[in-house]
Amino acid sequence: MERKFNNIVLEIIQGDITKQTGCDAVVNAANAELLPGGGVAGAIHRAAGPDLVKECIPLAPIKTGEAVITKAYNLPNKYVVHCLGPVYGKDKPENVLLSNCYVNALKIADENNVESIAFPAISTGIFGYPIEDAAEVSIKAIVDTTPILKKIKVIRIVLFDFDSFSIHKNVLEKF
Ligand code: AR6
Repeated sequence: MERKFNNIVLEIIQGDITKQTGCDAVVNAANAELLPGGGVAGAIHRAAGPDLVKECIPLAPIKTGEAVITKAYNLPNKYVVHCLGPVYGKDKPENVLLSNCYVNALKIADENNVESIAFPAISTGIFGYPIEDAAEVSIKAIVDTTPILKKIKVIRIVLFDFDSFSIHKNVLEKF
């Protein structure tokens, strides 16, 4: 499903973040060291190839809520925006830190002339953020940031499984 905010399309789809052909940038749910890990980070580094980690190492460590941008190498995109989400129950306040990820990722992408960007559900896997709460925080952060974006025209949230997709769809329908 999709909605428009300030002439920017926000789409919610079920899919794989490494297969977002047609998106200028994809977002990585990274670790502070910007190394390959499990989940999204593992999948992105596997698909991008070993040059991605070489570009990442001098940019690390990053702080919770921060975003940095690299090239995307063998991914079907121009850029990867790496964000460190909060570990639920540890990094506080979780909602502010998670929101910062989305805002900072959109800002750095926009500054790099990105017109389309795809996000996974940051922090909702290994970092344990409850999916319903994360959907509320992420969609609000994205919608609230749309007025300041100059280049971005399409923002996509990519959910791996159907339940996560349905939850995000229900939250977006309320906006
Ligand atoms: N495409 C889209 N979504 C995915 C994919 C994929 N290929 N794979 C998993 N997800 P996670 P986090 C979903 O754990 O919670 C890493 O090891 C997944 O179902 O990747 O921010 C890093 O190195 C979940 O809903 O990210 C960090 O140490 C969401 O993406 C740590 O995990 C995020 O899951 C980051 O944890």
